[in-house]
Amino acid sequence: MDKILKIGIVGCGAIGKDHCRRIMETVPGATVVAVSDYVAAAADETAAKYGIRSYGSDCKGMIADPEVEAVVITSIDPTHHDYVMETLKYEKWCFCEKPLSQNAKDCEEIMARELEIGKKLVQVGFMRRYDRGYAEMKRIIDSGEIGAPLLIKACHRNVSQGPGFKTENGITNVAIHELDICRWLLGDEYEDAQCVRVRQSSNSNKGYDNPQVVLLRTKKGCFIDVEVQVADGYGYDIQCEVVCENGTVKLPDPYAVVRRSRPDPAKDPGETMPIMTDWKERFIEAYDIELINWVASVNAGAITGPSAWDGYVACVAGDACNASRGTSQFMKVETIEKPELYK
Ligand code: ISE
Repeated sequence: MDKILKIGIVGCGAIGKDHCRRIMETVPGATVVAVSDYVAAAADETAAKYGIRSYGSDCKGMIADPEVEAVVITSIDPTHHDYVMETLKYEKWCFCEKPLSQNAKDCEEIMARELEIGKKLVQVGFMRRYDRGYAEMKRIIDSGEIGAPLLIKACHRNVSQGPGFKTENGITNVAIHELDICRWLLGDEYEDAQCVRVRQSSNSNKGYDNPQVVLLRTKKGCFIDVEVQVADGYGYDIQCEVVCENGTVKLPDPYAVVRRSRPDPAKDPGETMPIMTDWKERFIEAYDIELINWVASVNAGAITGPSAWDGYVACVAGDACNASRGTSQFMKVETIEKPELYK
């Protein structure tokens, strides 16, 4: 009989509930047997929906449950490191939503534990690598059909952020996606990084910088600029264009119907296209492919997706971005020597 991976989920917020739904309804070879959340009622509600066990707010108790073979961590970012380390205490498989942690030091501790175990058990939720648009961009770049990559121009625009959001989270929570996907697209590593403060939007009246611009230079000489808007006032808009020697590749906008009608200066421009507002919808297929691949690889005995090393490198670059803010200087992106386990 085919293996059915028994999963416990820590965190029943927006993405945690979404992953629970997709594991129960879309992902073959796995099921969720237990959930937990620091708000016990959130866990109880999700458990009741699927008739599975709720550990309430006892997240560590759920991780320890012998029936739980793999842990999906979808709790708030500051808790990721601790729940990953708790999962690794039992040498269980771990899917941790990005970021792996909010700083590189925490990630080094996670890698040290994996090295002690001698196995990659942690996959980080950089789901854009599983998006068809990004995957096709990478295929074309890797083919050499349009020459070597030179520049990346990217935008990461959110409609709004939740309470407690801080300027540095624009990097650790938001731009962390670009910090991963750009090095993946280019097959390159970062030399240095700078976070530039630009004219602030009136939408950033909640105590954090908005927008921010991240500049990155790579070891092969590529230059990357990322516009980070965490409260753009209109929609969830992700743009990415890679400029190569003999052409460009650009991320397609999500499928949307263009409506045309008689223009009416008073109320109707004649052509409209809806803009998404929910980030979980924009990459819904990528999340499905990501978890399908993760479960299949775990059931086969070895993860194939972004590892703790990838989570670490993104955090090192993120630390450099946050350290550079206000200095007008590029900060070096310096990692430890890449352990054999991650090569
Ligand atoms: C969220 O956690 C995500 O991962 C989304 O992809 C990102 O756009 C959003 O800013 C994050 O808060």
